[in-house]
Amino acid sequence: MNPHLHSGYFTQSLESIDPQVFQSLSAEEQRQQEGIELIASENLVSRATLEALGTAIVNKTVEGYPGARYYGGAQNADRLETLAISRAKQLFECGYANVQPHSGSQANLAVFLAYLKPGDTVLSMDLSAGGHLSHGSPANLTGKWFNIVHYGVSEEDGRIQMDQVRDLADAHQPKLIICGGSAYPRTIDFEGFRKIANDCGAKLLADMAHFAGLVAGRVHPSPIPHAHVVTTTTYKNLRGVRGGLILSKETDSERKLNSAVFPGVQGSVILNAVAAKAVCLGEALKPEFRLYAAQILANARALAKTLVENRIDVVTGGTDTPLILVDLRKIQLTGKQASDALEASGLICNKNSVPGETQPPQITSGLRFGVSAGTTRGFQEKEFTMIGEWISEVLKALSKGEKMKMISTSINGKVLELTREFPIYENET
Ligand code: DSN
Repeated sequence: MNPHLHSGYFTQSLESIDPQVFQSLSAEEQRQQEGIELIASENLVSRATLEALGTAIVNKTVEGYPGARYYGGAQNADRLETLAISRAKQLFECGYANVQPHSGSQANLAVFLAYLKPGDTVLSMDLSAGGHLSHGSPANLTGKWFNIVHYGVSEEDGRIQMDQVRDLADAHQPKLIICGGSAYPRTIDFEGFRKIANDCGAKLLADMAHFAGLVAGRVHPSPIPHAHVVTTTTYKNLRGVRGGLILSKETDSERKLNSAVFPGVQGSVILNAVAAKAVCLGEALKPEFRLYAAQILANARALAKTLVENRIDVVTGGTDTPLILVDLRKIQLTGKQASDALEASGLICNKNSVPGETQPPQITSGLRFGVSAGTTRGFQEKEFTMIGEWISEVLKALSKGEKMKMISTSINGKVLELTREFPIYENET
């Protein structure tokens, strides 16, 4: 008996050792089981991914890269990381991949470190137009230490205006241009961005976090052939573990980017996340992943169409990605009011800034919906059309000032019926 360990340290289940933590985790499983997840940055990972996250490799510390580590005993870590890298390269058809970033923000920060010096100018999309905090928001390190210039979207159609991007690039001569973001629903003109970057001598970073799964599934254009460097998260429509990737078509920046990740902005590798990234990338290489990606697109379009038919203001009128952005100003609602009412009805989404936003980030004038988790669950156009009707019903009732309790209870009942038909993490029959 080891006197400094409690009995069962190596053998007892979490449930028996720490019921408090176990209860919160179980309650979360139930919440996911019974609600309809419409947050665009969420998905449902496979059982295999969950397993890869919970093994003894969490005990291992490594720094550096396969074959060049600072600690011994790294042979299995090396094998895993090499496998994840080679799957990422194969999936995205690129020459360089770094699978260590702990998140998309860390991946973006590493790109800043690799290519820029503090004070350099960066041209990126404004957060309220659909950009991302790590693309130079004043609240983020990137916005505090670099000179950020933002492009927006057209007030008429909500789309990026390439003329505006070119004019800003000409006027400010940025060292880095960023395309991609967290709430832009349309295909981006990567080739056009690259031309602008070439003309002002900037590097082009494409952040494909919100459509990487569609690129992997070959139903969305890839930024890889055009951008100098591409970043993504792995947990949205790519359907893997929480984490990030850095990719590039060429290997010419390999040393610079690798040393920007480690030792630049990160320390030791989260090896269970690397194992789970390998699983996610392996899954994305299978033929059925392409069916899933095509279904995401069909579902996102079905949801957008239903909202438009209900006269809900969908920014750009539709989507080419898993996400849909709704502007609530015409129905005099805030994002906070609307997302709270939807959550009470079992429909989980997030409040989101919209182009021309005037409300603070805790309130906002918009909602962002994503279909990735629902698609993984098995929902198709029929289910997303129903979900679109339920969302519209809640928003219209809220806007008319109707009593919400009965409406929420009734929609919640329908949500429960639907989610019972499409269970998660249960044996398939
Ligand atoms: N970037 C945030 C989002 O889009 O929701 C988190 O992934």
